[in-house]
Amino acid sequence: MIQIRLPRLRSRINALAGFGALPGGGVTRPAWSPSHEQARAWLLAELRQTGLEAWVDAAGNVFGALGARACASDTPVILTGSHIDTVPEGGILDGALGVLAGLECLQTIREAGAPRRHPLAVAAWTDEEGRYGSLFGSRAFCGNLDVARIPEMAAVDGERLVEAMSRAGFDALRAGEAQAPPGSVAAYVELHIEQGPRLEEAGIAIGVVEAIVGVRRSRVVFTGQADHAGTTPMERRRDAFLAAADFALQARDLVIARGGGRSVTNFGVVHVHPGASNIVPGRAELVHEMRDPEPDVLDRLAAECAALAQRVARERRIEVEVRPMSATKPARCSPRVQAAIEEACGTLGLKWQRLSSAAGHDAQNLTLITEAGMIFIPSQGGRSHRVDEMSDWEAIEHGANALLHSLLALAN
Ligand code: HGY
Ligand code: MN
Ligand code: MN
Repeated sequence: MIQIRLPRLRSRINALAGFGALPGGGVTRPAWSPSHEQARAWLLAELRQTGLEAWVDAAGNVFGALGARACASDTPVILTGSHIDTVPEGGILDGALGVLAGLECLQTIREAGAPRRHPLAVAAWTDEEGRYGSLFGSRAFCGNLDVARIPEMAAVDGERLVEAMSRAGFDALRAGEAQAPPGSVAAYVELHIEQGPRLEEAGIAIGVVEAIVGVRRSRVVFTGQADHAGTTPMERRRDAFLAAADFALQARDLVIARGGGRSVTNFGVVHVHPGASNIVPGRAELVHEMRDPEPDVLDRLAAECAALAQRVARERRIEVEVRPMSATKPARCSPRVQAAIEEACGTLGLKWQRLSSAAGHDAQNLTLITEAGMIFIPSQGGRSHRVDEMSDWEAIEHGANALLHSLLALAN
């Protein structure tokens, strides 16, 4: 039975981990950054040395293909992939696993001369982590990128997408040209770490993803009054940070109490202005993120949290503005792709279970244009989005072989 070569996959994972590597382990490799562009060049060289056709589209997505020079309607590809950008101080597998296991599968299929009725391709989608706008590359490819918003898209530190892409040699305003021709993707399956504890705790090798969560992000800006931190009487202060902190704690409780049972929320970005210890904060800005598998639950929670922000502001004689940033739609995965993954697990003798993804993924965009699904492998201790994110190499081998046999099943 055809199998991937773990040593080759392992050496590529360790090589990619070198771009943006941190001294204590882990990696910071944001989209369009110098380390990301070096990683892109390395990946293109690896794809070409493997004998694949390789190209980069207008949104910066990297492709490697067996039997195709582009995605075209008359030769629909079986597509796999993930992303090579990372969160700050992230792990070496989030995204990288799916891209490099995809490359390993195409190389194994090419070397074995395995029969297939479709061309195969692997993609590295741009800015999956959304430094400038979530799932950017796969949104452009799947035709749901709002190109009118590109000029205003920026990271939370203010760096504009247009500038970041220009430094990397891309014209952001042309990203819409990356849209795939209709019918050019016959199916999509992505290998990814679970980034949570369920598979490891259940002792199950493979997760067959049936649904992917929607993620909603908003800026919440509280404006009070900067004042002297010593001389201003406490009862006269209009402290923007205290209003933000009060809102954050109450919003957390609201999402747990009023959500759908699987709703989660987070405040991962906090800016206080002017930001000196002897000034009462005049302005405090939060990025408020909420996730749920049901779109209408997310919409309701967003409305209730906006009302809560207004209430807290009023009680504290503060102004507040809630500015929506991004909202990805929850997605259901293709039953046909799930069946192909389960059949591959049967062939390989791997235990599997269906589960939903509480992380967002490019696959949720691919569900808009093709039959799409995902394969998860266990994360050690459920750890992810931290430098000690890791999976056992045996789990990585199982996941890559499950991907290989899923791709072969879908290609025939
Ligand atoms: O944030 C997420 O859900 C994914 O890891 N980008
Ligand atoms: Mn990821
Ligand atoms: Mn991630």
